[in-house]
Amino acid sequence: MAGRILIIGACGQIGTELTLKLREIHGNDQVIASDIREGAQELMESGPFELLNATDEPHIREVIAKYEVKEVYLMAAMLSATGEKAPMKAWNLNMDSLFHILHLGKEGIIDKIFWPSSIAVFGPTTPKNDTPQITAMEPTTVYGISKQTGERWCEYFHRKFGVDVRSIRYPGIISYKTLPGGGTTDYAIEIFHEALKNSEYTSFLAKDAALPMMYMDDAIKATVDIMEAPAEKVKVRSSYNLSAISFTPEILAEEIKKHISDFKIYYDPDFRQSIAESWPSSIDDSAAREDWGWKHEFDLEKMTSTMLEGVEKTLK
Ligand code: AKB
Repeated sequence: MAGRILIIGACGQIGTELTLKLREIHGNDQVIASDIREGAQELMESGPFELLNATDEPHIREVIAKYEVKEVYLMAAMLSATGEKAPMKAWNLNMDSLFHILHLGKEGIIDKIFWPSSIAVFGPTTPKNDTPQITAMEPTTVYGISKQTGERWCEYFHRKFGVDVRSIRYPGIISYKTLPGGGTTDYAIEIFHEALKNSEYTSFLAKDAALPMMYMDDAIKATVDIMEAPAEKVKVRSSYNLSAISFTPEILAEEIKKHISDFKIYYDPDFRQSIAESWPSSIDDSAAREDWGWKHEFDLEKMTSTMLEGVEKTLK
């Protein structure tokens, strides 16, 4: 690979595991981690790290020049629940950071960009089941509006200026190594920690709130796969639908009970319930499967047993 990789937002839930995976593939010195704060020890010690604010364009340019970066993964974003508490901050972070990177692509300073979108681009007028790739999109959260707008800009920069930007609409991502921050789908991680610590959990979503979810290893595989795909196979330049598992808090609790028989779940839905209600329950990702061969590995059973084992290790 010519040129190095920069991950912006490397210390977040997805950024941490993505950085470690890319270091494994390309070599530790080839992958520069950056974030506004320091992160997990494994990430900090395995390769170069820069403290970097994703909205600070001059500093981003400086880091890119210093390491001769050619590929950027922009993982920094304010998610759906936190975004509702600080709408303008979320908008500014999510949009400014994207524009900085798209302009670097347009100027030919970097060759390839990964920018994640989300199921949050959909809204109450979107078909709820097997949501198609192209459909009604009227997001109701600031995060969703920023992701939908970002998708339009990605496609625009690709079409107008040939920028090689690639994107997937992540569902809720489930993992145990780094905690998520401020999402509506976070219950599906908290539940494992509470099940192992206290054998009970109070869900902030209602028992029948079905949402599309995915285990972290699948999300990382999808990210690596779309970035490694030949450019002509990446036909959608806004963002690809991506799907793996779909379940409700009640279904997940039943699966956990197979391992922890006295586990109890209670429900106390808060403002995040209305966000969940505006999102799809399941996603049609046939475009990603056809165009660049996407395939998930983790189903509900495998994800649940892997999470219980993984979280248990972190609690020791
Ligand atoms: C959130 O819940 O905000 C995120 C997402 C689905 O993008 N996990």
